[in-house]
This record gives sequence, C-alpha cells and structure tokens, in this order.
Amino acid sequence: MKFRMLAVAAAMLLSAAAHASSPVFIENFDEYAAGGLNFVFPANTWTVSGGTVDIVPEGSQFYFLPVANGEYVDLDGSTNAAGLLSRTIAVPVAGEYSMTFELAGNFRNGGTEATTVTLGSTTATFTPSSETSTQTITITGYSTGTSLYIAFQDASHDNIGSLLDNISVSAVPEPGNLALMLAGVAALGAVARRRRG
Ligand SMILES: [Ca+2]
Ligand SMILES: [Ca+2]
Ligand SMILES: [Ca+2]
Repeated sequence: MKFRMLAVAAAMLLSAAAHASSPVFIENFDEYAAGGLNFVFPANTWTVSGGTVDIVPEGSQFYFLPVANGEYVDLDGSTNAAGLLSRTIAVPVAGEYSMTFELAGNFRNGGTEATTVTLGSTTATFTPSSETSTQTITITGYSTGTSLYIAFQDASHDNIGSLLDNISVSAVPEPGNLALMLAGVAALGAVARRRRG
C-alpha cells in the first residue's frame, strides 16, 4: 500500500516535470487560410508595422514547402517594404523561454534573405539561402515578468521573403527545480526498494 502511494507521488512529480516544458504558445497561421497579400491580422493577435507580410499557402509557387503545413507567412509582403511581425504573449512566470519555429528561404530566385528574430531579451539573425526548404530553428530568451515579446523581420524589401511557420514557445525548466524533482523521484525509488527488500 505504501509502495503504491510512493509510486503515485513519483508519477505526479514526473508529470510536473514534463508539464514544465509543454508549450505556452503555438502558432501555425492556418486559421488565416482566407488570408492573402499584405495581410491584416485580427485585433489582439499579430501586429505588422513599418511594412507588410503575406499569408501564403503551400503548393503552387510554394511547391517546395512540406505538404500539410497549411498556411505560411511570407515575411516580405507585397509593398516593397518587409513589415515587422510581432506580438506579446502572456507567460505563467518570469524566466527563460525557448521558441522553436520553421523558416524557409524564398525559393523564388529572390536571393539570400536575412531574417531577424526576437524572443524577449534575445535577438538573432538567420540567413536562409533562397533554396533552403523549411529548417527548424530554436532560440532562447528571458521574459519581462509575465509577458514575452516575439518578433520577426526580413531585411530585404523586394516582396520575396523568408517563409515562417509552426512557432512554439515553452518554458525552459530551471535546472535547480528539475534537479530537485529528479532527486525527489530517486529518493522515493530508493525508499520503495528498501521497503520491498
Ligand atoms: Ca501553417
Ligand atoms: Ca511577398
Ligand atoms: Ca528577398
């Protein structure tokens, strides 16, 4: 009976550890399927400033994109001015977060793109060549309190931009907390073994 309770406690601790890394935000842009060129996002979602971005579907001239990924964002819209695509998301606690996203080159003879990405305290620039199909990129950054700023900006202004999809943001588990949880599980296991032995 004691052992069963210990096993349940251990399972709860492991579940808490796993939960710490589940996404706090995801975006695949598929809900904007009726989008198009120079897309204007609904209120309280993404903001585009200083230019434009397009919502584009896989297929057609975007034949090189993985099927079933639905809609993408072309970070260089159709006004010869690539817009800053940004939003602020709510996060449960202040701390370090990681953001994973897919980025493809323009694949339309537009030359190499430079795409600058911001996550909270971190800004990094990626330069997929024109012929780069979707690559998965991860960056980490710190939130300011319980809000976290996300942004994407292409440097080129020729209407042919990097293609963005499948954004996912997760908390980075504090090493201290994770170590404590694992130590707790190990201790419970040791107690359980001793009782059985
Ligand atoms: Ca998509
Ligand atoms: Ca475009
Ligand atoms: Ca370009």
